[in-house]
Amino acid sequence: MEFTDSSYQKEYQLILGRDTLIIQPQILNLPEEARFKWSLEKQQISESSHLRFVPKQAGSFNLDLMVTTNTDSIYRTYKLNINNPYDLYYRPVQENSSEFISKIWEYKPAPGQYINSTYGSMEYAIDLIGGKTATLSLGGWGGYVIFSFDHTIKNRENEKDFVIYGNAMNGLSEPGIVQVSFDANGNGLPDDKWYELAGSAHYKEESLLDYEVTYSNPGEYANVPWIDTEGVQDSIMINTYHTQNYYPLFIEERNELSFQGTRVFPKVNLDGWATIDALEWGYADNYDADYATYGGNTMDIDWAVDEQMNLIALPGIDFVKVYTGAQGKAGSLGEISTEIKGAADLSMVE
Ligand SMILES: [Ca+2]
Ligand SMILES: [Ca+2]
Ligand SMILES: [Ca+2]
Ligand SMILES: [Ca+2]
Repeated sequence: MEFTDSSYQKEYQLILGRDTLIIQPQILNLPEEARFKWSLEKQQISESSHLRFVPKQAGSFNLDLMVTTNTDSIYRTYKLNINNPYDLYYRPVQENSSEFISKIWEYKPAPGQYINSTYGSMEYAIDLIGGKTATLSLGGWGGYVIFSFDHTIKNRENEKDFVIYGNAMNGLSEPGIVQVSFDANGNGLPDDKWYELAGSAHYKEESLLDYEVTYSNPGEYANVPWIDTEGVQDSIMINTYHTQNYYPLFIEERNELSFQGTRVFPKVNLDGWATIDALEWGYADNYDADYATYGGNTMDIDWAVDEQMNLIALPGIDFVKVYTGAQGKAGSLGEISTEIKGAADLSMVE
């Protein structure tokens, strides 16, 4: 019994939370009864002939492989350098850093009365950069915008970390759900894992955590039909104030558009002037108890959860996604659609 290749890769550079190590040693004259033992710092981690290892902590570790039969044994050692992506890719605040949004990555609204018109085009999305006085509508449920800052937003201990400015008022809340992501592969692009900030309504029974809606382009100024994963069929209704096609015409999907995410249910009151009550905390464009203080909603990165609603500790984030979290008709107000006016790093605002 011997290793097929006399030389082999002895050292591996891995990134925690991103990389899985796979080693498949080739062995000549391998007897059936051969036993494999992989050890990390002398602790056995696998008995498989092919190692598949997900790093759990950063640091430098010795990995050993011992293959034994009743009469023979062969042995190899490896060095694993497991890097914390935050040590490699965290972008601290610099002297010339801006507190505001520095880049818009994507704007994909759901249909709505402002879409393809004032507050609902790529031009208005770009206007969010560098301030808090623009207005961008995200359309009906699921429509979103993705943006970033010129530095990593730090998760400050026991403090809120960033603010999203909206146009909410007392009785006019249109909650937007926020997701965050760290540039864990260091390529500068928002292609890393997203975590949702679970606000108060995420813990309510009526909320739908694994929800999807598909909208169809009516091809003209007409109600925009949608169907959801609950089997409900309804429409984004046109009104007489906005007479363009409400389906976004500047995106790739020409005929049909689907969104996935969480749906929350703010209370809509249709007696007299339509009003929409605020959710308690954790949403954009939502007139919660702190809204008036900042003219927006303050967010804590500590609210981040994974798909199973487990809280995830993130030291900081690079990318933010905001999507309309509710779906509904609010009388003369039209569809519920989240608006945002900008965002800022709270550590630079206070
Ligand atoms: Ca925090
Ligand atoms: Ca990335
Ligand atoms: Ca709106
Ligand atoms: Ca609004």
